[in-house]
Formats: sequence, structure tokens, C-alpha cells
Amino acid sequence: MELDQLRQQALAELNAVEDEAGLRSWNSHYLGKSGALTQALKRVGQLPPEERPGYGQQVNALKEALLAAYERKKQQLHEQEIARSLAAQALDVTLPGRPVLRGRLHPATQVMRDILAIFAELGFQVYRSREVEDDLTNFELLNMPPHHPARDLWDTFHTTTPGILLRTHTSPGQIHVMRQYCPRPIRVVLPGMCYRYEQITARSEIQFQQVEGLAIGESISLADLIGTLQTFAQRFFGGQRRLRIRNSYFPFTEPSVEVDVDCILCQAGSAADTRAAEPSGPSSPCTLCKGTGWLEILGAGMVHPVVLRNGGYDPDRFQGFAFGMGPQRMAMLKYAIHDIRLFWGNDLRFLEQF
Ligand code: FA5
Repeated sequence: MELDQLRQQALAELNAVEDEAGLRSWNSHYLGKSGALTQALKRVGQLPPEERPGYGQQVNALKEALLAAYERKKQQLHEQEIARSLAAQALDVTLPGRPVLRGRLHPATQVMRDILAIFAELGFQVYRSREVEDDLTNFELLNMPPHHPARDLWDTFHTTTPGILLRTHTSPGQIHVMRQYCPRPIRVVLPGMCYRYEQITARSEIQFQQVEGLAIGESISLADLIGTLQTFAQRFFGGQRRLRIRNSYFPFTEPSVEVDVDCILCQAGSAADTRAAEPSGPSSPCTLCKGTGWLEILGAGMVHPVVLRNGGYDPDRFQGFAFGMGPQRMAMLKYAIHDIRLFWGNDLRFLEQF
């Protein structure tokens, strides 16, 4: 009778339990070491011997029943807790996801890839050459011995190691590639960064890219150079821009030329008599062409016999043409960019336009 009461009371209390703390307290009250069931078992010693086994069995059966009820309640509370937390932090699967910001290629990289793709179609392979050069390769082997006045054309960043400098142009790559492939014919482009210690303006940076071109063979002429450059310009500018080829001077080519493209910003180069186009004075608004209507994009020429010999080729048997173009200047002329400093300024308003 006493055990029946205990069962009813325990189950009623368990039923009223609402949380885990209540469940723990119920457990220690009924099933714990000094709980009600342990106390009930201890009373077995006070009973007459013949009643003890029956009483003991009843206490054990009650213990098992309460344990089972306890486990059920525990599971029930656990499920309630999960349902409550799900309701509190409802997950709306219909909400649109957070947009992932996608990067893009830097305009300088895009233009560089466009240039290399066109030269690949013309049969030119890419050759990578070092940015930290020695004086010998950057100047001397290109027919500019020490104290040669032409060295002044390239204001140079020297390192603290004597004779080691940041290359001022990609032309020293000509020597590397010639010495590697001599005496085979060559048709390569050499892209990369160049450095010059000069004043930064809207059209000149201290750090800029160049793409050098070099073709060496046994029957190469100036006509091949002009044809290659015209074909390239036609493909790069899509026929939108005009070319002007002028004679020039470089110590490592003979004869030498420079190529200009008509200015996209002011279009002054498209005037009827382009040869007469002169700087239009300090009032000119065009930062790109300084009012001349033209912007120089590259230097070129037939490889000088001294350079051919320094590269290992016999100048009596081989000829070659070379050019060095400025991709930043070309991008300015293609996309109407008014200031070269935008390329390395890291301004997203500029970069996101490409
Ligand atoms: C040279 O650097 C020669 N090595 C080019 C060459 C190669 C001639 C092979 C003959 C044979 P130049 O200094 O003119 O030449 O530069 C070539 C091109 O690089 C320029 O037409 C221009 O497009 C670009 N460039 C030169 N200086 C800068 C600068 N400071 N900022 C941006 N682009 C520049």
C-alpha cells in the first residue's frame, strides 16, 4: 500500500516536471542514493522474514517503472527543447542568399592577355625574362657601353649591389632569349614590368609594363616589322585608331622607328593635315597627347649587328626585328583613359569599369 502511494506520488510529480532542472531534482528525490526508493528498500529489514522477498521484488519493480518513466520524460523534454529553439530561431529557406562578390582581372592583365593572344595568332611564343637585371645586359650588350650618352634615355633605379638594377625596358630579354636559342630562328614576345626613375605624369609612370617582340631569321626585313605592327594594331584597336610610323634612334636597332596612335580623347590627330599637327599650347586640355593628336606606343627597328653578335648570331647570315610597346599607353588609347596613374592607384571606381 505504501509502495502504491509512492508510485502515484512519484509519477504525478514527474508529470508536473517542466524542465531539466526539475527533472534532475525529481531524479535525486526518488532514485538518488538517499532517495525515496532507497529508503523503501532499507525498510525490508524491519519486515518479517517471509514477507521480505515479495517486498523486495515490489520495490525493484517500482524502481524499474520509475526509471522507465524518467527516461521517457527526459526524451520528451529534449524534444520540446528542440522544438522551442527551432521556433525561436526560425530558418527562412526562402530568403535569398548573401551575394558573393566576384573578383575580376585587373585591366592591365586583361590588356596584356589581349596583346599576347594576338601575337600568339601571329606565331609568337611568350618568353619570361627577369625584372632585376645587370648593367651588362640592360645596357652594354644592347650596344650601350658605360658612359654612352644614350643611357640617359633611361633614368635608372640602381640597387645597392654595384651593377645590379631594375630593368628600364624589356629589351635585355632579347639577349637572354638569343643566347638560349642561338642559332635557331626566333619569334617571341617578352611581357613584363619595367622601372624608370622619371617624373610621373598623366602618360608616364615609374613602373609600367612593356611587351618586347623579337623575330630572328635569315630573310627578315623592315617590311616584316611594319607588316607585323600594322596587323597587330588592326586587331588590337579594331581598325578604330590610326598609326603613324616615324624614324627614330635606339642604340640597339638600325634603322629605328617609333609608332604613334592618334589620340582617342581629343582626336586632334585625325585633323586633315596630321603631319602639321603641333602642340596646341598650354591651353590644350588633352593630358594624353599634350595636344599633338598622337601618343607614342612603341619603339622598334632592325636588330643592330652588334646586338645580334652579342646574342650569338652571325649578322652576315641572320637579321631580325625587335619592338618594345607600352600596354598601359595602348589601353589608354583603346578605352579613353585620361591618366596612366589610374592603373596602379587601386581605385575601385576605375577598376570596376573593366
Ligand atoms: C624602349 O624602351 C625600347 N626598349 C623599345 C625598343 C625595343 C626599341 C626594341 C627598339 C627595339 P621607349 O623608352 O620609347 O623604348 O619605351 C617604349 C614604350 O614603352 C613607349 O612607347 C611607351 O609606350 C612605353 N613607356 C615608356 N616609358 C613609359 C613610362 N614612363 N610610363 C608608361 N609607359 C612608358
